[in-house]
Amino acid sequence: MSASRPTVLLAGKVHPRVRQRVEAEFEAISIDAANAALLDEDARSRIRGLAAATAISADFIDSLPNLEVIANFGVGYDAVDAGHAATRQVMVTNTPDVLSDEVADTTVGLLLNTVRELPKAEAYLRAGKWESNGAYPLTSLSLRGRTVGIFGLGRIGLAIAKRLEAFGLPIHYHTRNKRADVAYPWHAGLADMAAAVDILVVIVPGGAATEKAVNSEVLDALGPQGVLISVGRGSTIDEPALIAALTDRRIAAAGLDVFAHEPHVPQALMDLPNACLLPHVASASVATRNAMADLVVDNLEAWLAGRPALTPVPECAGFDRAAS
Ligand code: NAP
Ligand code: 8YV
Repeated sequence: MSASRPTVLLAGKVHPRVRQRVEAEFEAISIDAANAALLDEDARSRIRGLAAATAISADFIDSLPNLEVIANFGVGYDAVDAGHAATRQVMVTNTPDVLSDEVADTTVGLLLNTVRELPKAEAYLRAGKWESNGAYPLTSLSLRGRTVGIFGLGRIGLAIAKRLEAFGLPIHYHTRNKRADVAYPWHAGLADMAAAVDILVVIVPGGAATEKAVNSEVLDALGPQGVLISVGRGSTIDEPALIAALTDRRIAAAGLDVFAHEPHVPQALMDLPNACLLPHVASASVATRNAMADLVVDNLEAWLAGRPALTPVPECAGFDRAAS
């Protein structure tokens, strides 16, 4: 063991490239869950960096007295108590931008699959029903003539908007702050936007501010021809309210990549013919996940070498490396 190499904790199911690089560049310690009881006192005091692929609580942060940086695998860091880390001058980083195009591509695919029923049509063909029963039924939904509302016009939301604009679809958006750099109509209220559009795409961060924001009121505003596409975080959708709206056909269909209690998906959702479900795969290509992995380790390298973090989360953006 080299005394000069900082110790980095790998917590949770880390991406193999993160593991490989951390083991090559640092003294690595691995645990399956971010549970202080899995570390002895000596290990806890040596850890300076943390590569996170699981929830990181305030208590866990406090159990590591010399922690300097938490590098989260994912742009969404709602599972990391970044507010608490910031009070302790612990840097938190995430993986923005490198996944935006991949996630936007997947969102468009999920929307098409939901509206034009492509997975069901393929299953029909594979079951031999094209030959035995004739053509797959015409889809009641189409993208033609529809308007899209994007809840969260950040890095990924804008990449989705540009793609759907190229499909000839008018775009509206709802955020807390109106953007000065886009001409899309902005709605100050989510329900107000839902009433003005046919397709609601949810790509806001998770956390308290967006918890169950897509509720019965919003779904009813979207209406019986409405389609919900959810790729942000499952916590943003009131899942029981969504199941009721799909069951009662108060909205037409939903495409979901994220769920409230992953990897559990409620049986009621799986039973619904008007729900198109993906197992949180929006960024899940080898190339994109490798880019995310590299950004995790590049952030650890930079901060632990005394350089600024490459992609600090907003809570830590003002940290001065020299002062911490
Ligand atoms: P971003 O650039 O920070 O954009 C977030 C957008 O949401 C901004 O437009 C922000 O605008 C808006 N927003 C935030 N809080 C809001 C609130 N309470 N009410 C209304 N709008 C709000 O983030 P991003 O890179 O696009 O990523 C967005 C999220 O997508 C991530 O946090 C993650 O949870 C999710 N994601 C999912 C997958 C997947 O695999 N399914 C992959 C990548 C990311 P204002 O600040 O003006 O409100
Ligand atoms: C990943 C994501 O699926 O970046 C995010 O916020 O949700 C996804 O890219 C996740 O981070 C880890 O598997």
